[in-house]
Amino acid sequence: MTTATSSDVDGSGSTRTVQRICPLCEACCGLSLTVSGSGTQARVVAIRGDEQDVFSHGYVCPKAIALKDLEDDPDRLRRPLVKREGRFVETSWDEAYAEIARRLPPLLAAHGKDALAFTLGNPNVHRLGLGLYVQRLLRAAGTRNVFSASTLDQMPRQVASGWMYGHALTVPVPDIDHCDFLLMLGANPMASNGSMWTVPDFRGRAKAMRARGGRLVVVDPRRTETAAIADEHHFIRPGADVFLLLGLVNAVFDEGLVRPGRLEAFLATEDTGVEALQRAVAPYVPERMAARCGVPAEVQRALARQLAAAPRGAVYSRVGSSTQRFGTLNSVLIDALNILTGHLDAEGGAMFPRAAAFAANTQGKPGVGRGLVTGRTRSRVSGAPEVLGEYPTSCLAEEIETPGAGQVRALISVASNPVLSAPNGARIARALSRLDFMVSIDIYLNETTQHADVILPGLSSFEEPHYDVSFPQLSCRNHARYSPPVFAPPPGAQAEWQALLRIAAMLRSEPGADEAGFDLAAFDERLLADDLRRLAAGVPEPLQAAMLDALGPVPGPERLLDLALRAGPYGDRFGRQPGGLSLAALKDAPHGVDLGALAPRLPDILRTPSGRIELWPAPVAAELAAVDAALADAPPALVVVGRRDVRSNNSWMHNLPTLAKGPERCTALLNPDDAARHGVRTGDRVRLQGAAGRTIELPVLLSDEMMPGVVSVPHGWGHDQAGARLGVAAQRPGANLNELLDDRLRDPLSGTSVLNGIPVTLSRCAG
Ligand SMILES: Nc1nc2c(c(=O)[nH]1)N[C@H]1C(S)=C(S)[C@@H](COP(=O)(O)OP(=O)(O)OC[C@H]3O[C@@H](n4cnc5c(=O)[nH]c(N)nc54)[C@H](O)[C@@H]3O)O[C@H]1N2
Ligand SMILES: Nc1nc2c(c(=O)[nH]1)N[C@H]1C(S)=C(S)[C@@H](COP(=O)(O)OP(=O)(O)OC[C@H]3O[C@@H](n4cnc5c(=O)[nH]c(N)nc54)[C@H](O)[C@@H]3O)O[C@H]1N2
Ligand code: SF4
Ligand SMILES: [Mo]
Repeated sequence: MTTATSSDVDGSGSTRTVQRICPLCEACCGLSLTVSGSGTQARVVAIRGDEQDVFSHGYVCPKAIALKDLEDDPDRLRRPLVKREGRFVETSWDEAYAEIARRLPPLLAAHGKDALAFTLGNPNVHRLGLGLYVQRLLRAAGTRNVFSASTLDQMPRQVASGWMYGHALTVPVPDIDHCDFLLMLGANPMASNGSMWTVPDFRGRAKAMRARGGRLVVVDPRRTETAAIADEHHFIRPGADVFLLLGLVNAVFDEGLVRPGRLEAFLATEDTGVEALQRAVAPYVPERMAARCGVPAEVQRALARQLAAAPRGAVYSRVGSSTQRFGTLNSVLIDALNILTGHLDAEGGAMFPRAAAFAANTQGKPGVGRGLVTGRTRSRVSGAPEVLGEYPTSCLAEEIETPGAGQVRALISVASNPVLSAPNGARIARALSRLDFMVSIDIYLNETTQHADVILPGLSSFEEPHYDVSFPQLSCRNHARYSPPVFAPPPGAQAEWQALLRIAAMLRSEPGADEAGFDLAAFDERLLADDLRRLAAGVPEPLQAAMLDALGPVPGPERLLDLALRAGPYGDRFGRQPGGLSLAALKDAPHGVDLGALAPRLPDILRTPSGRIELWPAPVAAELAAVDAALADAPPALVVVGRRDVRSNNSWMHNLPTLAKGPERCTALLNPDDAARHGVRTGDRVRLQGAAGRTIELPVLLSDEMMPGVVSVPHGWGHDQAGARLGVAAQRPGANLNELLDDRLRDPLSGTSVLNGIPVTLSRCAG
């Protein structure tokens, strides 16, 4: 174990300071931990922002402090649990693995690979070992039935990127540090700290932008914390972003504002180019869109003009615009606005980061590529197309419930809680309880994992090395940062990568994989050698052997990281690029390595079949018929939208005392006019009724920050389920927003659930 920096705070040698990237959200802030004691006595006594961090410069939010609570949480699992006669008992790792070996491979031998499903949750992108090794397990399993939080979140953005630029993680992000005009839809980075856009200290960066004379405009059915620091805020009818965006693109053409500049050379022509887009959007004049989206035509036209006139500007959208019926179309239209006004890939605009490791758009040959193909297979029951190797999470329950060949009978949940995170979680819970076998790789016994037969808990984040695989690919400035473990893991504990790899070995029928003495290190070494052969195809054999040698003998994710860094765009190329990046170089830079401001990357990042930007992909163009149909829909009287709070994190941090204290956070926000109409007052409990008559009850707060006709409720609550072990969260369980939502509604192009703009009725609870 390497320690980043050690300094005696009190001079007695008993306290040291360690740098660490926060693993909780996409801002990826650099932390500075004060650690006292050593060995098994070592403890984190203080957590602050690392002011010398090259990227986050000391910024942190209140959740970082709660990492201490997480470390100490008595409910956090430290040892495997195995269900025996309906009750969980703590076991050794060997016993837990033996249970999996005894039950899972025979089940799949009898029913086939697709009888196993996976659910993958958000922390997979926040833990190095999970993210890298879950890929190894998925490959070994070979099942089509993979479901993840992506189809409750950003899949539309990824599909748009795949079709337009050739890879799903080639995502443009606002270059906020040089931007003069930022139009933001369906995002609230003041609470979420940013998403698909790693931007620690959004507030500070937005403030600096405005101090330079820049303008921030927010479009949201709620006047959010972000709207509160913006220059302009406009309400929008939930689910109606597509109408606004079509109006904006129409206005850009109509008012002669099209100036792609140097982008012109990279744009596809004919069916997927500028003229095709112009023809397609011609009917959607702002004056026609205004009533449906709630944004007046003159505001739409003014926004189009401001964007076009800004020397450096960008349009950005997130969860609110993504989790809609037209999520993928919305993402394409956002990029179209940036492209038509010349702001894509330009300083201060929407730019493509250049990550030091793992980025597909820094690998292979630029230009013509395979691009993104979806629908290579279809889900068994609903026939939903595969997208990036997944089916929609909203198809999970039916795949378990519906008998027949290919029925899902076993499930591995990896850091995921679909019972609270997905629409109609009660149905998912019922389905999980009918499985023949379920394993959870998770740190809590919660609403989802209570249905498992075996729960395998990994190490605490402080006991593992960290490097963000995804977020440098989405960062507002290029950088590379590595965190060494703070503590050694307790004897006998297993890291998540070990558990995932062990199950992979069982599914591949590796000799001895079902026995206690299995040589995991040798298996890891073999897979690494395979990776290397793929990556270094064409490199002479002895050189490959030398590379493998250079990566060292220690198994686990750090070697994969070293390989990715050294072979990456800033890498030392195993000595051919002296001074280049390697894991060792990052270990020598505890506050990280700054790799500079975002710089233009076109045409290098393109991997589409045409070798150009597909501005108007055919499947998206075909959506306009459905848009026309939706245009005629009468908006419901009351709809529900989601909300995030800075002291919460999806469904799983409500058990931490530091965050749980204070005012009740699972509340419904309602416009006073709607409240008057329903006869409710602040503090009343209300009943919301949604799809299929399902209801939830929660306290209401009146606020004119809500658009009339819209009620806002946070997701991830509802911790009152009997089988969970969440002592603190159960005291104030809140209600589960997802009970109100309709699991049949999704964006067909990406499989993403509609999570916003669902009709509800509201009534005051008696008493
Ligand atoms: N209505 C509505 N629903 C939503 C959303 C919304 O805006 N509105 N947002 C959606 C979004 S964006 C997302 S990403 C999903 C999230 O959906 P999920 O990923 O299912 O939800 P999380 O609450 O992040 O659950 C994480 C799980 O990982 C476990 N966990 C935490 N840390 C670790 C760890 O270090 N290792 C392991 N192995 N497990 C760990 C937790 O105990 C929990 O079981 O929710 C979606 N659901
Ligand atoms: N504190 C905290 N931080 C988090 C999380 C958390 O749960 N808590 N979750 C993390 C995760 S997994 C993610 S994906 C990110 C998400 O990060 P963001 O995308 O910033 O998520 P939200 O804060 O939910 O903001 C979504 C906004 O969309 C608005 N909205 C709802 N419906 C519509 C609509 O139809 N149109 C428009 N234009 N707006 C709409 C909502 O009012 C809300 O303000 O946050 C991450 N960070
Ligand atoms: S914003 Fe908060 S939770 Fe997110 S990375 Fe920074 S400190 Fe951690
Ligand atoms: Mo998310």
